[in-house]
Amino acid sequence: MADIFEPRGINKRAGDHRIDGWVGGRADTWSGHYLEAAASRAQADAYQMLADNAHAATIATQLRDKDAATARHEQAAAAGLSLLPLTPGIGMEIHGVDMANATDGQVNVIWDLLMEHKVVFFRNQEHTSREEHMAFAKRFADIGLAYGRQQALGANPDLGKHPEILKLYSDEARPFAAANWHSDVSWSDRPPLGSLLLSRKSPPVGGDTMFADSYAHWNNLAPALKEFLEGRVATHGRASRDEVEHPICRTHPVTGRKALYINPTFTNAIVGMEPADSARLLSELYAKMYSTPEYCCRFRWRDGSVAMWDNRSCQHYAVADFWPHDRFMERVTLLDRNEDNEVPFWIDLLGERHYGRVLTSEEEISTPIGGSTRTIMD
Ligand SMILES: O=C(O)CCC(=O)C(=O)O
Ligand SMILES: [Fe+2]
Repeated sequence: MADIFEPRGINKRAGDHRIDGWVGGRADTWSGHYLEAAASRAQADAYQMLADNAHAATIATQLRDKDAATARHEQAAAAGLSLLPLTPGIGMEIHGVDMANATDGQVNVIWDLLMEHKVVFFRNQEHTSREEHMAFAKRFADIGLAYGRQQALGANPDLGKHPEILKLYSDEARPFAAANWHSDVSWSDRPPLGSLLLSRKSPPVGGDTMFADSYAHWNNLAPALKEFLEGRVATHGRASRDEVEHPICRTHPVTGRKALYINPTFTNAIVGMEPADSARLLSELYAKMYSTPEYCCRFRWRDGSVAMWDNRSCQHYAVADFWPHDRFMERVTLLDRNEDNEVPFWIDLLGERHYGRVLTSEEEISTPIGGSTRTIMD
């Protein structure tokens, strides 16, 4: 496996062998550092850009045009929206939305922006009732319980009257934050496509949420590493229940782009590797994924702020630095209306889909689609 960990880039000296786990790019060369984030945004290959100046120049032109278009925001403006990108690659704040009264045109623009920017944000939605929160989510997707289509009734005693609203309430006595990088419920065979998270009460400072770009995570792996990982599956699970296999390189069902679909919260092992090799490779991948700020954005909450994210193209981490303050979040979980697209897959060169497998599951996978979950709970 030594070749997988070979450094690349202009500073590489003959005979160099990195043993610190760095999986390419940033530490090797300043220009690699720049090109990786750029390549990911243009869906290009940073390694090719580094080797071929003409190709890099073409990508530079594309990115100038793309960023100028983002700055003009014409499509959004036509729908009465204005945009504030958090970073060039991930995260878009959308202003002018009222979730309770959004037009169809706005819903379409928001969906397109979500596909492009992986997570979008709204401000000033504190007036939104729980019914309106759910109704807005249903304009994009089916909605489920906390864990998607699975009932998980025993796991969350706090579901109350609105079982579709996951209440993530933290205070001095009950500190809680999802302070681990993850893509939601990846231990499920049908993980939810995304979430719509509304802040009912935000701490005066702290408790931001971070998001990281899973396309960038995949795009910027060394070619040998991509070749090694593509087509392989990893096991995901939680607390020795619910083990499933998912493709490590996941093809997004809407954009067709490839994303790195592993996370340190739920991924157990890469199938077909010795446990020690798998653990080493996973930890080296995580080291790169989570120490590269160019792949991330960070959202500062206020009361009434909303984040809507796509679990297929990004991961998130709730920063646990707000204790002893209150932080009350309410989440509606989005499920793909197209059930064929719910199960993660990888598309090979011939266009064929490859899915993982369910290994063990204690959860019933019987929650009906959409609003009928309400009947079960009430
Ligand atoms: O509290 C947050 O900011 C995010 C919590 C989380 O991980 C989730 O809702 O899926
Ligand atoms: Fe989460």
